[in-house]
Amino acid sequence: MNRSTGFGWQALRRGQVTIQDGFWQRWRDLIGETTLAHEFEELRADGHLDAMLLDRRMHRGRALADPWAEAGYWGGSVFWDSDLAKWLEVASARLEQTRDPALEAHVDEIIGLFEQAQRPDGYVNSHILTWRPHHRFKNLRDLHELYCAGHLIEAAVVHSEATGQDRLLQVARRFADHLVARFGREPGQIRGYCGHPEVELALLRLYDATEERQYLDLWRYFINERGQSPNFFEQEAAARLDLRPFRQNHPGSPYAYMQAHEPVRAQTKVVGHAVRAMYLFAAAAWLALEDGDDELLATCERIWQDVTKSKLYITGGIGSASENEGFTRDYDLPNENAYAETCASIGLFLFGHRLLQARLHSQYGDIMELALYNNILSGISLDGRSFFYENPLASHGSHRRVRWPWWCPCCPPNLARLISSLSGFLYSEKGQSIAIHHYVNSEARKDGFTLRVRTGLPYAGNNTIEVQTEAPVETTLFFRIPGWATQHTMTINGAEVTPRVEHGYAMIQRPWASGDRIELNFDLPIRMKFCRFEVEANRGRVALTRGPLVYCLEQVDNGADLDALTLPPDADFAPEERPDLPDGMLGLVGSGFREQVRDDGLYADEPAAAQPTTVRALPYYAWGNREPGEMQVWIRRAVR
Ligand code: FUB
Ligand code: ZN
Repeated sequence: MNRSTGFGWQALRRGQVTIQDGFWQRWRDLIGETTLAHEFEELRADGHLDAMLLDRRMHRGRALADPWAEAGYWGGSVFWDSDLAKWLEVASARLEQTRDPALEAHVDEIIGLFEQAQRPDGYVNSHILTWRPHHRFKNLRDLHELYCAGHLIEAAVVHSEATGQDRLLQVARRFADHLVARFGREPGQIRGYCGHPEVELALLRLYDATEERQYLDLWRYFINERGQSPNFFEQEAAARLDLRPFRQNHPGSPYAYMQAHEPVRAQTKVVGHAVRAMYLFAAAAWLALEDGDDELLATCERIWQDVTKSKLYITGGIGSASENEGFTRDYDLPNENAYAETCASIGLFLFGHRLLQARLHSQYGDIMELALYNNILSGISLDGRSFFYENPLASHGSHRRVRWPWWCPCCPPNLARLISSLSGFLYSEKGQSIAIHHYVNSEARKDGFTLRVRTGLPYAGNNTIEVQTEAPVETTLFFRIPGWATQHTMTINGAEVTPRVEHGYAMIQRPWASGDRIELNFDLPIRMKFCRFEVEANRGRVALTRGPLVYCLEQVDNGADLDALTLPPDADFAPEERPDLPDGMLGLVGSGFREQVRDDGLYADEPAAAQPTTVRALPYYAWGNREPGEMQVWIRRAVR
């Protein structure tokens, strides 16, 4: 359904947009050809598929990697079902692109497992049904039942859109209908919500796909009920006689961890677990758009500003602390200890995308792009088979990619899910207008009007946009001018134009005919970035960026002791081809200094001597793919 929402723009959907080749199609192919198969084998080896048999003997988890195994108890995590569902979502998107009978067989196998596990009333959750069958919805705070339901629903919507089959959708709808019956403010219903927001995002997708208002109503209820007084999680814990302390150290309220310390609309600062916060506010922003709800939209905008002005890494990572996998105080952005979970940046990307539909402003696209090309893409190795869960901005060599993050593999299939569905995030429409947010080799179609985009990004700033239309049509095209582009030029059919730029979008209104061709070129200078003094870890340091990419130094290119390297303010860097790395990757090469190791003691009266040296940087997303060693994004600034 392409419903025009209360106000704002509507994203062009996956069916309207095809990614065709280039940088992102290469990643999509790698994920489709390699990562999916790898993830399937790891999920199977971990016990995720066996877990769906609801048999305690089969529910064991991978030996040795399982912290609970010794206790003879639960073999995996409470959210394992969600990992299977995310995998199904990626596999479905792949099947939309290409027929693959082996993949289809795996998809059908997992759908069959969900069908078998589902109870007649629609409920399905392998953890609860195996280990706590009488405790459904008794611990929404911790047990992720609605989170798992959400991922199942999202997978089902994509599966049905991508394959035209409704087998998984039927499972998901039965479960969603069960939730509609069980949750709400009517007598006999549970007046609660999930500790980990996600189902809200799923319900809006289900509503979008089916136009059934009950899903919209439940989504609205979950947003509005969250954080109301008395606190649901407190009451729920008391009802199950659970007196164990819960997150008592969390500033303000234990429930800030899951953004349930006060009603959503009253929240002014982003707090707690970063993935939860981003999923919640992405869903809230979508609801605000659906309902034309200015108050809720203002809340979301406040939260966005809070995240992006004082809690965002230069790489688009968020949630700096491992203790709560989330936010702490403003400007608390350590580099080596950065948590910056891949999923949290995916949430930020989703949140930005929703706000972008409410208000066409390049700040949202800029940050989506920053997160995508850096903190998100760093989550997967260049061969598609190993992953980062945390994305620090410095390492002394101990942070390594893993083939599979054992009991909590949330990030790998989440990242694959986003990249395989990227087509749905590139364009929006409003009336006759179309906005291009992200330049990706793709074709976008709307009512007989087609835009074909070709781009050199992320390594070159040239973009060509060709129009095909059944009949000449007067329409306005909006082009995002990225914040990193110091200059841009545009021609239409060879003639230079200087369009008005408003809120970071260049606008051209005119009658368009087939064959019209727009050339839009962005300058891609190498930039040296400085940080506010409040961020302790970055004092006296600079970072290198070019276009949407943040760069980093690796020991394998620069030798050990990266902290001995310093860059003068006028350091001259140039792009450098890296044929040793895939993707047509461009590194940077320039000159800096290397401080000499001193032999006159720990402290001295003179600064250490330094020698000129060559410094090589490569895109942050590509680090950790060669010999293990040191890495740093923030490089020391030379003092003289
Ligand atoms: O709790 C489910 C997922 O696991 C979260 O989103 C991640 O932060 C990880 O803890
Ligand atoms: Zn994750």
